Amino acid sequence: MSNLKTKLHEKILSHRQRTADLIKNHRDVVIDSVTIGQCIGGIRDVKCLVTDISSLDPYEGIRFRDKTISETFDALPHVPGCEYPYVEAFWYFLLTGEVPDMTQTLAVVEDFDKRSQVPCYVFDVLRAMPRDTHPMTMFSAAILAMQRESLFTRKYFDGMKKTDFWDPMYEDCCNLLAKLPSIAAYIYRMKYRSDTFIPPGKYLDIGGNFAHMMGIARPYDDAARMTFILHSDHESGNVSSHATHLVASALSDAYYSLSAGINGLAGPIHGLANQEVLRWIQEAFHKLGGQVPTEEDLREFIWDTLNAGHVIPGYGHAVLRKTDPRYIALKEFCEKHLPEYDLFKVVNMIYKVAPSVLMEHGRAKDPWPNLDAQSGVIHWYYGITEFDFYTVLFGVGRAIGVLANIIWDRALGYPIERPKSVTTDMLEKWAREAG
Ligand code: AMX
Repeated sequence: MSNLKTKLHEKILSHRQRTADLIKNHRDVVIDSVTIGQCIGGIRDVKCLVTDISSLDPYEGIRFRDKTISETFDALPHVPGCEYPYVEAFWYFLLTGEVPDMTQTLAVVEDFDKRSQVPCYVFDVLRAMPRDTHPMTMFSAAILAMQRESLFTRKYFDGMKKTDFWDPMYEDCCNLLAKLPSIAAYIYRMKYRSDTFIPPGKYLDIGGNFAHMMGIARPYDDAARMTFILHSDHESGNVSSHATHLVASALSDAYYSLSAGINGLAGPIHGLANQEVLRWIQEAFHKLGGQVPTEEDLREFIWDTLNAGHVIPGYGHAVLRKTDPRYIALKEFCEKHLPEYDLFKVVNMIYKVAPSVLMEHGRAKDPWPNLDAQSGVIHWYYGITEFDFYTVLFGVGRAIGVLANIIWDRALGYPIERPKSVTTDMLEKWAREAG
């Protein structure tokens, strides 16, 4: 067993006691009640999911295992000579809640290296798809195509005990995660770089290897590490995390579950918003005959978008009620690496103008930017101008969080998810009874 797996097993054994105690001794403790508005309105704020991997406060933003973004970046071992930590160290941290030392981190890097080879048939599947297929469709199909590799499914039908479920789930999740950067880079180079695949490098971490396979020089490796970590987890209620968890709750394996989560991420008001931000900015440039917009131009363009009944991509959030700290972390990278870049200046100008317009418009509860408003400009700067690829980058990152979560779902034996629906007649009856 690898050091990470041994550590995880210890954690699982002690955590199971806590969950069992809550179910046995405190199952009837009331923690919330549901309103008709929540029932119809997307189950906002209803506390009915458990995760210890990240938590989200509307004003503070995300914490990974109780650490803020900067605490996480500072605590984890860094790739020598680089500004951002190993993604592999972050995976260890998300799974166990413990910060690994360099030896433990390098053991995960080596383990992932061994698991990283993508089966040839995955490339055949991708190549059989029409080249103008959206990269998210390709990414999801590649993940699903590998389902035949699932150890969990094989062991389940061999009659494995429930308390052992986490083990092959861990194996599947590590096998899957180790392959995702190669699959993403393959899709990119096949679609947009004349089908010139760059094989993985030797002894590289996930971020370094991804930059290498994309054919983009340093510091894009650091941009990749930062991107994957920042996009990993945002507690469990968002569409991609929830979809992955929901499908996994039927004891579907990691391949089925992650593919479902990626399909959710591909929605334009969830992960696809990062491509929409760049599309929308390009539209603004186009409308102004290619000129960099002024604040007044932008204000008018934002109003035009709202008046046409469309959303301002990259702004608003279902939980957050202030600027997303992931946006700030990405902005800090831009301030260091591309401070004079025109597109970055436009993104900053949108930040100056859009919140006041959204407040005046009066619909969005959160007029502030989320991470999608800031992520695309970084990839554009390093030469990835094909913005329909951006959500795949989000997807590689999101996989880290959701896969860590479904290993724990299995470890704690969470049941199949099955909320109760009601009819409109019932809601109307309860509304009448309430006066
Ligand atoms: N532009 C215009 N209108 C917006 C808006 C925006 N950026 N954000 C919210 N609104 C509107 C909603 O569409 C809704 O309109 P309605 O009353 O006509 O139905 C109203 O404001 C109230 O919405 P809300 O309660 O503030 O937000 P929500 O929880 O329903 O939705 C979100 C949250 C993110 C889907 C929404 O803010 C949005 O569509 N933003 C733009 C797309 C985006 O950036 N998505 C990425 C979010 C982060 C992520 O998942 N990657």
